[in-house]
Amino acid sequence: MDQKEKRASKAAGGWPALIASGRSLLSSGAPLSGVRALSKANQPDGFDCPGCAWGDPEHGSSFEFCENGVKAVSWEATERRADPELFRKMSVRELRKLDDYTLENHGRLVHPMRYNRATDHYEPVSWDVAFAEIGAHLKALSSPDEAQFYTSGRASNEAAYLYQLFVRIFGTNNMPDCSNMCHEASGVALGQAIGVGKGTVRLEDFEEADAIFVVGQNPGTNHPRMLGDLRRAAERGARIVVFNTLKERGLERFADPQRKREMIVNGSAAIASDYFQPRLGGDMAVFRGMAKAVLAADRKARAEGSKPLINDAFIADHTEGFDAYVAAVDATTWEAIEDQSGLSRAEIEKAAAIYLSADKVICTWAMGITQHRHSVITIREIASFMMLRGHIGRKGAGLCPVRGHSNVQGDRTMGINEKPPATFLDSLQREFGFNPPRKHGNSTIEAIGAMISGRSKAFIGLGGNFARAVPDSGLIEEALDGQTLTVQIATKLNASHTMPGKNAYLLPCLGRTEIDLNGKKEPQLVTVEDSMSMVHGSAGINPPAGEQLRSEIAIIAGIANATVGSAIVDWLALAEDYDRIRDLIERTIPGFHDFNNRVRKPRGFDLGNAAARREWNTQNGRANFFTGALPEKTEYQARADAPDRFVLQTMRSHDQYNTTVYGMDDRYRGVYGERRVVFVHPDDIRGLGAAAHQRVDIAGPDTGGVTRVAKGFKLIPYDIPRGCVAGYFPELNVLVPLSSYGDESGTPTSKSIPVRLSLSRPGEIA
Ligand SMILES: Nc1nc2c(c(=O)[nH]1)N[C@H]1C(S)=C(S)[C@@H](COP(=O)(O)OP(=O)(O)OC[C@H]3O[C@@H](n4cnc5c(=O)[nH]c(N)nc54)[C@H](O)[C@@H]3O)O[C@H]1N2
Ligand SMILES: Nc1nc2c(c(=O)[nH]1)N[C@H]1C(S)=C(S)[C@@H](COP(=O)(O)OP(=O)(O)OC[C@H]3O[C@@H](n4cnc5c(=O)[nH]c(N)nc54)[C@H](O)[C@@H]3O)O[C@H]1N2
Ligand SMILES: [Mo]
Repeated sequence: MDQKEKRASKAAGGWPALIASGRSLLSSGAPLSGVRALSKANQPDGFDCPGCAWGDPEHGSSFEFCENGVKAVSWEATERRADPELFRKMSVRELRKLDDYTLENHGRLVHPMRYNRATDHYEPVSWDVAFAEIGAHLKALSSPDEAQFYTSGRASNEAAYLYQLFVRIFGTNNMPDCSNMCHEASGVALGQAIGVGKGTVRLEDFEEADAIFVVGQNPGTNHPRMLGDLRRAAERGARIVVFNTLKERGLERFADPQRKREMIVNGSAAIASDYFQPRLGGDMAVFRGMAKAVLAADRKARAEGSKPLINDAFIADHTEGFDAYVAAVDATTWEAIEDQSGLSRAEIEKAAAIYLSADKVICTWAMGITQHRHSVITIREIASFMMLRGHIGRKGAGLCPVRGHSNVQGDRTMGINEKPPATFLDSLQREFGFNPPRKHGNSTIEAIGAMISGRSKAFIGLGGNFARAVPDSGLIEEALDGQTLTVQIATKLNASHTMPGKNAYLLPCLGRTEIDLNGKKEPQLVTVEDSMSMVHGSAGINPPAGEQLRSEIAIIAGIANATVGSAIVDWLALAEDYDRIRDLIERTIPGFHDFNNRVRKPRGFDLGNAAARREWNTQNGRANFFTGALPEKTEYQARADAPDRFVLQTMRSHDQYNTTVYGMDDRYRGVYGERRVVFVHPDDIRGLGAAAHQRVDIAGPDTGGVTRVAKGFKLIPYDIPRGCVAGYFPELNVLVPLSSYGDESGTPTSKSIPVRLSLSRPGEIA
């Protein structure tokens, strides 16, 4: 990196972002189609950007620029191919030795492949043979519950709908998905609190909010387009209040590539007006503390005869549990709050004062909140705090869990859910006349348990990288190896594909950016739903990466047809014309009336959110305050008081998409050419008797007879609370115990793992 670049990288976005994008396009090997593709990202006649689930503006400029969207698009548009020749040259054992970056860098999968155990090679197979054999293996299981049908969050609504319909006709609800590891806690908590497991805001609300609380989220890297909305809000004078354990550059300052002047002077505007750094897992205490301050201010105002500060009318008309909530808040001492959060009373009161000064408040959050043991009650606490002043169901205000994968929210709407609501199953029963299984299926963690214990015999993955994304990733190889059948539907080669079952198939599919002709003249359209419940169309514009590629829909239809036949559903007819699938969605899922017509409108349509209309679909028909206590101890508080004991969070670098590693840099955090790093407070580094950039081994919890250790990670001094450390997923997934997951959510506690650091022995460094 030259000096100019280095200077510029002080602000997120700006020139370095553009330079990185250009580089990323060039190294993808497809500059032209990549550039052409970009001009169509998130446009009415283009495709939905596979980067993230942030909403699209009503009046989009030529295209909304986003560095990481560029990476996601060019990643798919590469000219490299993981073709049959690669599999002929390399055995699966050899492929398994390659790291995530190298595996995916082989490029796009282009031919259906079948694993040959005798030779340990994948060999080409025809689609028809693959479907017939997969169908035969599935039918041979002694129970449909012996199969796990995993979904990652890129599948379109149409693919997801067809997939769940097939799986339920086959006879199981074993539909673990990436959501189980992601925003599950948001769904559970919001369901209890407001009756719908989704956010209540729309993009337009960001134009009106007076204060936006951004909690446990790193939008500069993971939702870059959100930064633009935050920035516009900051410019209007809205307060952007950040709660993040790490000092994230992207949230501090931001230079917008759309604005020439700012780029010329390399300047940048401050985004966050206030930045607070709670300890890992300390956010519930923060929100309780803010509630304490708000209630105190309200009491004072009333005593002085001034206007009350909390919204009595909202609380009376819409909520339940207010008195018990107040009692719980009163019973929580400032001492407990300060100890758990790591913030001082003065800091929390300052944040509460901003909340009180704002007429309209939005609160957003992501994985820093959802991947802890007590995530569900933390989100309940956030909702309760927002209810105090009636910030739900009002313009410019609301709750906004910012989703991860571009269609993870839509997949749930379509029924990818191991615990489907009875009303959803009733609706399938009415339409298709079969008896859907009622017993709840396996979540991701339960599916792994079933695979390890031998209760599971088959694994089907619709996208994703199961083996690397899950906790205790070291144990998964054996679990997959023990399956009679593994099927992976994917765009690129990844570690999960190098862990085949006894019979294994690797099926290549079209990506979002590619034209889906399906043998027809007219390209097919699919649909997705963003974090704001907007449903819109997506049609690829690049030619497919290979002649053999099929759409996810065609692949699911082929497997379904070979497994359950066409007596109930004519799968192949549905795969011929996706409008027919949308007709079925319209007839079985609320909110999709006139689907085929409305989705062809430029911005699609708003699925609506009952809570945003102040209709509470909870059991008691009210919005519910959370009335419980703070967790007795967070992992931070529970750790032994010794200089080598820490709590670790695993997060994303700027150069990755989940398990996909685009490159070795994490520019905003100042890390280059390396991913085996651990971010630690400088005083803690000294406490270890170490110096910056020395290597340490990270030992995780030794539970269940498993020794968990990750060796040779470079110490990076960082602005992070003492006792808390951070490193990258998926390299550190070997440290996350399968047995450690969120209460009520089952989400692995990827953001609070108790660890011990010790200096690496020089000879042992890889
Ligand atoms: N470019 C890119 N975009 C992506 C992804 C990607 O990998 N790359 N992944 C997509 C997916 S699936 C998802 S789910 C989202 C993820 O989006 P994020 O949730 O932003 O992802 P993480 O990198 O896990 O970042 C967690 C953030 O929370 C902070 N944090 C961690 N623990 C705590 C805590 O206890 N309290 C507080 N207050 N803060 C905490 C961390 O410091 C970090 O800034 O992004 C999506 N978009
Ligand atoms: N320790 C730790 N673990 C985590 C997390 C964490 O923060 N820390 N985050 C968790 C979260 S939030 C999530 S969402 C999960 C992610 O878990 P997954 O969704 O399973 O993983 P991804 O890395 O997103 O999947 C990447 C693979 O998807 C395939 N792919 C890409 N595009 C397509 C497509 O269009 N169609 C198909 N069929 N395949 C495609 C490619 O083969 C690629 O290799 O990981 C979770 N695991
Ligand atoms: Mo996610």
